[in-house]
Amino acid sequence: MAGKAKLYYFDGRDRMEWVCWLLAAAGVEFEEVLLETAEEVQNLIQDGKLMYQQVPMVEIDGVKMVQTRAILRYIAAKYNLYGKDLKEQVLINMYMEGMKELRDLIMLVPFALPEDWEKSLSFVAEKATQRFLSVYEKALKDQRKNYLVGNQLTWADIFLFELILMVEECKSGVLSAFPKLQEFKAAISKLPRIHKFLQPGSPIRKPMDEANLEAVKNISRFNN
Ligand SMILES: N[C@@H](CCC(=O)N[C@@H](CS)C(=O)NCC(=O)O)C(=O)O
Repeated sequence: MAGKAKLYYFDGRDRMEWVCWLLAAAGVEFEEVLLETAEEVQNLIQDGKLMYQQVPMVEIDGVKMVQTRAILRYIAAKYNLYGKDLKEQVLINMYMEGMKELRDLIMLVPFALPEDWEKSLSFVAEKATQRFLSVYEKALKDQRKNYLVGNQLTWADIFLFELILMVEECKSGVLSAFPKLQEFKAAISKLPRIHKFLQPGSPIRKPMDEANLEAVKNISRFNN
């Protein structure tokens, strides 16, 4: 038995959040090691555990994995969430890369000056509706079931679901022009593992606040 997956990151919503969602969807138990100081990161680096001196790092199946999307692909492939063939996989990756672009914009909002937050949130909502959500709406229309690719659950569905929650935090009602996405959201939230993960007490994190930003600064080499 390889035991629980062990996740090393800081206590804030960012890259590791994706890993948590995917492990939850796959039904894999995990524990988190929340790094608070540059010294803790330095110790991991000195022990040779961080290939690029960066986190996230995940210990799973006896391997220390870094680079978020490499980790995600491993988990998706292992738990049959990666598509049935190369054509499904490239489509999943195309959706995923788009989702990452939008998610990166959302993650930048807390780093803006507080007086610019409203403007940043509106910018995200506009980009989301005009460029990204319409793509996923159309993809869902072309499928028989409430999944993006191949009429079965893949990692793209998990991240679309998370992305919808995040975009709605930026602007409520953002799904009003997207009926398939509304249906999708309702269907995914009822999947037993996702339903469980959405319950209070789960590791799902809120948008980054000042305390999280401080934690990021503390563990970053650039601030030593
Ligand atoms: N491409 C990497 C980027 C990882 C990354 O930038 N991690 C940040 C924390 S979110 C970090 O460790 N920064 C410290 C550093 O780069 O020295 C991934 O996707 O995992």
